Amino acid sequence: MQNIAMKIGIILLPMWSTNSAPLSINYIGTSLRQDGHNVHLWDYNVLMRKHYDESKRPEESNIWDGSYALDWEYNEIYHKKINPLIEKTKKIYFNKLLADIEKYEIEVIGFSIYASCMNLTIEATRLIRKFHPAVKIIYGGPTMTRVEMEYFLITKDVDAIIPNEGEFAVRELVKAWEKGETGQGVTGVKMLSDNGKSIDFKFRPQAKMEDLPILNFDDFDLSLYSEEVLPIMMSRGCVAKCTFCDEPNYWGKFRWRSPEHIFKELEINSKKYGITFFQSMDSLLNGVLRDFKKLVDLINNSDLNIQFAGNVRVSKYMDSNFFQELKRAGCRYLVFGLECGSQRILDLMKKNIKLEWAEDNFKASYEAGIEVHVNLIIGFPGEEEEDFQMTLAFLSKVMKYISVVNLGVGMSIGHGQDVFINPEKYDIKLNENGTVFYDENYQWMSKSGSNNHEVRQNRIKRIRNFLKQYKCLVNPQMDSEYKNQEVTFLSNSLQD
Ligand code: B12
Ligand code: SF4
Repeated sequence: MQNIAMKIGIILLPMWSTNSAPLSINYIGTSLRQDGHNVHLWDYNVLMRKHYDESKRPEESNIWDGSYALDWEYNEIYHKKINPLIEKTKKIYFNKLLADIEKYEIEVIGFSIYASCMNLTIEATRLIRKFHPAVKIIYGGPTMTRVEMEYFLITKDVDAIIPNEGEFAVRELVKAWEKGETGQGVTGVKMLSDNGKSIDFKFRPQAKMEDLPILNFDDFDLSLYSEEVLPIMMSRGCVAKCTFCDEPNYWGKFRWRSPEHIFKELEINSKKYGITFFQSMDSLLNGVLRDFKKLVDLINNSDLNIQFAGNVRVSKYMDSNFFQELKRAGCRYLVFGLECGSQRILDLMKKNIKLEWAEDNFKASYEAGIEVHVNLIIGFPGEEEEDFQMTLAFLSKVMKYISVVNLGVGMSIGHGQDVFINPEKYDIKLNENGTVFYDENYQWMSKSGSNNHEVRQNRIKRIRNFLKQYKCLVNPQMDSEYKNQEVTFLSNSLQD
């Protein structure tokens, strides 16, 4: 039987970063186009942000900042705090979405969902179900590994959930729908069973990196994003298993794209869009240093003139020579997962790094002319005041090399992390059934209560004050952006 191309919309709703075009909907849409489907990619996140920014009053919050992510995620806070602010914008764009579905005769719609997009996505889903009941709805994105999401299959709000990387699962699912089949049994796809009583799911092996498409950005109005940067994904997964991180669980075993494949994408897109700065969307660039070095050599032996930045692990194998080579290849900054300055806590986190290596890496990077950015996690289970003091002491030693500190909003405990899956192994207060105890503000605490939301926020405040003496940027930038609202912000919204 001849396959008939389907008309598909892939959409990202708020809230997500608008610094660059999203890779998620781009990968999914580009993959579907390989089968000849008529795909529309809709970044409603950036459109809605633009509308919100243009119509907001000066005293209204910058709610697209990452520090508001939990306000968007938690249902109650979303309805109380975010919804009233975006109501006008939402109305306009939900109407546009319904109209676009009709205009383009959309048959399948796929939502890309980070936790902070969940509330708005559910509202949009229900509207689509009401006004366009024949449209098939797929949910994908990092939040979809959560078992609770199966609720939306049971209520029939959603036809399919794709819990991990989506490119090949979605192609196979749509192929089945195209042929008039149910899609039941496609690996990597969760669906309600034929009898409607259970959820069917078969694990799908990881995609081969070389089978992924080379992306372009023709579907995106690049002038809407806040930075002149193109995103690129060079690898998937991680070689480590830090106990606070869900990325190894999500992406699985570390896989690196071939240097030639990456080079081609860098070359084509830098020429095509005149944008020469690339932000890597990888969990880390140096999972397999040998492969990363191959790419660096390839760039250095070519006349490709680009710059790039991305996340790395502290590593004893990166010497000053390597950082010099990286700089020559165009590396502008590296984001190191330092997390804290207490070796005891780093060991509890299973970071498998030493503070001496961190100091050596920062120095070598700085001396090579590559900006050092560091991520910190304040208040990991087991962190005592003494550990916090060690973090301050370690930072005092290395601040001369550091340009940016990503302070975060304090340790959070959630899906996919070892601290969430096996909380009994850590200093975490538990419910009687052994799960993590959260207070009425969704905050976790240690068994004795000595590590709680207030303590973590207090440490964040102190570290922020401590960092004021250094010429570095501290994210989130509360001092300038939230000057007028600091009290409300700290008490209600700065969730872990
Ligand atoms: C780069 C990055 C950022 C950049 C974003 C840049 C940008 N313009 O997008 C920055 C640094 C700004 C950022 C910020 C934040 N981030 Co971030 N970030 C990442 C990172 C490292 C890569 C994201 C990415 O683009 N990946 C590449 C794409 C292709 O992957 P993907 O989006 O997951 O899509 C794949 C699948 O999920 C699936 N899929 C996705 N959508 C769909 C849709 C359909 C229909 C289907 C079928 C499949 C599907 O298929 C895709 C391809 O395989 C991830 C971790 C990681 N390694 O993935 C964290 C991650 C996405 N970030 C996360 C978080 C929490 C945040 C912040 C809230 C942190 C904070 N409090 O500040 C903010 C929120 C954004 C904001 N307002 O600032 C979480 C999200 C957790 C969750 N369940 O939602 C992640 C997973 C990290 C983590 N382990 O906690 N982030
Ligand atoms: S924190 Fe970084 S190094 Fe650790 S598991 Fe996550 S991605 Fe890997």
